[in-house]
Amino acid sequence: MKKSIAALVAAVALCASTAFAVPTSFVVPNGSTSPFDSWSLGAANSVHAQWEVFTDAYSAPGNAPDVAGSFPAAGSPSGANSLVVGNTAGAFLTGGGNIYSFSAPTSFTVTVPNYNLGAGWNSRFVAQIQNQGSLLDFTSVLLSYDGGNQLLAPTYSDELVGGAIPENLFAWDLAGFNPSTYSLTFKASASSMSLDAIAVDTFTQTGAFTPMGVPEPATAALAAIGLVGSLAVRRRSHRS
Ligand SMILES: [Ca+2]
Ligand SMILES: [Ca+2]
Repeated sequence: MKKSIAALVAAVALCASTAFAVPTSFVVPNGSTSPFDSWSLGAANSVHAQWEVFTDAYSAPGNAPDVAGSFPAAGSPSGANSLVVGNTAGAFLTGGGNIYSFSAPTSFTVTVPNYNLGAGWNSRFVAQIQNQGSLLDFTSVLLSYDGGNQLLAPTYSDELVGGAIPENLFAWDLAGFNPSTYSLTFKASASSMSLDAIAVDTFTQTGAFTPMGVPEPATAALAAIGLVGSLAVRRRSHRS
């Protein structure tokens, strides 16, 4: 009984603390910063969608993007919206519109309609996730496409912000293919994770992408003389 009261107090405290958190370090496609060096927000053959306040904690109908600036404006090339769907019965919305459960690790599916250009197109998919409480299960962050069960681990990941409200970026490169629909899945490492915000960006082109996680030449030169060594350690540590 004491334990459940303590859990409830912790849950109430977490709910209160989540009310006004917004992402501080999500990267917007800008045509220069990896993994967005090939496109900017609103470019042809790109999709951008972001969620900060959820309205449906479990199953259908799910959550359409609530942050202004989705591209294409209809939400996807087909006009169907990208959707975040909670898969955990008993999960609920906090006062600030986060999805939370103190009884189970929550899991989520994000569907993102795409351009269906097929073979000959290289595609990049980027997801940025902000959460509170328990950590994400990093090994659970997987990408499938076209209704298949590929379950691809990220090509690249980066901790954008650590601490109590971490923000993490995950990215995938699909060589020589552009699907009609992506499906991103992820789950919490334990109960009491609060899902705070998600951004998804996709782009496809016939040309090759710059490999992710490769320092710019100027940065590499500085790293060679030790000035940004600590930054390099921070960027590598996420995959261990
Ligand atoms: Ca529902
Ligand atoms: Ca939120």
